[in-house]
Amino acid sequence: MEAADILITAPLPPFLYEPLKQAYRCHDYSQATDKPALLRDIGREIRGLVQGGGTVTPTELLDALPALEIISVFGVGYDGVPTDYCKRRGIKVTNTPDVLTDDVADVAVALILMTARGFVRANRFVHAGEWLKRSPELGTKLGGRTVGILGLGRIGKAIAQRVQAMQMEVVYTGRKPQDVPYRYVPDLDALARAADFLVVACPGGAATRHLVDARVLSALGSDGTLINIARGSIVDEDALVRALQAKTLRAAGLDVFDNEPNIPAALLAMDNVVLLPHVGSATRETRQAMGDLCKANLDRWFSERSVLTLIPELN
Ligand code: 8YV
Repeated sequence: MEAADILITAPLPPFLYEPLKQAYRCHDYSQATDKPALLRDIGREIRGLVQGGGTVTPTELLDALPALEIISVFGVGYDGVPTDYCKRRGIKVTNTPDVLTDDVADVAVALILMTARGFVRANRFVHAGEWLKRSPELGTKLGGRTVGILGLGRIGKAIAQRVQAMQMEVVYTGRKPQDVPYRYVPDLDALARAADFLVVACPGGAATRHLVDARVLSALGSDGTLINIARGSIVDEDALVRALQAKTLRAAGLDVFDNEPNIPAALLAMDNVVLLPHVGSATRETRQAMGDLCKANLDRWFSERSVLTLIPELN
């Protein structure tokens, strides 16, 4: 069977890109200097598209790919994929859930620990030789504090298990209560009021854009900490900066941002904010597993017309 033409719209790690190139005719849209020319030359031949979790795929691009059969996302989040459009055209959309759940949950816990116990400052303190001169500052005890989880999906549940083992209370909100041993609250304001740490773990996209706004941050309050390991778009970043500046919010631990890799200068300057470069799934083991699953979805489609992980909207 002739190898299918695949459009690559995000930079991919070699352990995914190389096997893809061996199996398919890959066309690197993300690196192309003349993108319209690439689409004119090859657009009509493209049958598969590979993108990252945060990659935005405009419908205009998909219009230029009339033979497209499948979008395989290298990531769990598919908020950049126009799913209604794909449904209409019968384009399959697959992602890489499960394999990254533990790593992303670990990062949420790390951000809780770093913001509450001041480990980033403590590390700087030792490196700078300050310990020789004075005692380190005291942090905040985590046991007995409440973690509010926005979005109790696979990742949210893995976070809940971890913080429960740290003797923290878990409350959550979402579309409906689930059969879980955690307290459900019906809305985000109530969740923020109940929580010491509000952990954002829901999908990104239009439905959740700026869900965490000035009002929610004010409900979280001056003893509260915001943790975001999901998508930057869910938090109103300007409101977050204002709340931190006014000290109506205690701290923030962020792995994701609205306009990555650009981070507001005000956040970079703050000592009570821990910033990570979107490393939730960034371990060798997990990225390899994501890459394998991303390619396996394409392979399965082009050999058997089925996929391993179809997103819920298209099920
Ligand atoms: C990855 C992510 O950084 O899975 C996601 O949705 O955002 C991350 O795990 C990204 O997908 C890599 O392209």
